[in-house]
Amino acid sequence: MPAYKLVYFDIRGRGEIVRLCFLSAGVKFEDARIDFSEWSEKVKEASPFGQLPYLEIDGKKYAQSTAIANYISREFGLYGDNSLDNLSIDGIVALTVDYFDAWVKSHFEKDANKKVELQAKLKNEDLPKFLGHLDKILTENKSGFYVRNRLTLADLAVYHTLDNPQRDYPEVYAQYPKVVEHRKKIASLPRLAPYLSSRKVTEL
Ligand SMILES: N[C@@H](CCC(=O)N[C@@H](CS)C(=O)NCC(=O)O)C(=O)O
Repeated sequence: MPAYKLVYFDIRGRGEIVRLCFLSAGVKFEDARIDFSEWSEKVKEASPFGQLPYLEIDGKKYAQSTAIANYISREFGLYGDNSLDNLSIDGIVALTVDYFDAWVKSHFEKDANKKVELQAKLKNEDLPKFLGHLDKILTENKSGFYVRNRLTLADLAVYHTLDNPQRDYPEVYAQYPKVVEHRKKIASLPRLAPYLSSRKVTEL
């Protein structure tokens, strides 16, 4: 087994999906967390694309959170059974990234008026649309998972991406009971439950 070292900030952000993949697969990895005060030009230059997260595999560095999560999923059984399953999984992951990007945009907006506008759009348009798509997939797939009848990267990506909305907009979230049930199921998986219930609480 190669030596895996994930380097990311001490937040969930774009690194958490990688952590959840490793944990779900039961694969040992070093969870290296960099404090924001340590993020310097030197550290930036040492990361493949000047950003975090990156994954070191036996000392070689690889960047981009979704590429890393895809790699771990392919290696350790969190992808689908065929290319069409994988297309469905990739589509759901891309949907989660679209929502996360909108969340980040509104969260870091400097202009106060614009921020109010973006947050209203997030709550009233982006989130209901996102949750509506998820509800439809769960209704059609019937297995209680997003793809096939077992845990895949799609389930982990959705679980992780809804962490912020379920905290920020619980009244919207609660309107999609199938999505809520699915997240409860993921949170109770034996390989994830101890980590999820004890991890540090962070804003993002
Ligand atoms: N598409 C990249 C985005 C990576 C990214 O935006 N990283 C941020 C933290 S979440 C970062 O490193 N920011 C510091 C910087 O860009 O200097 C991924 O998913 O890995």
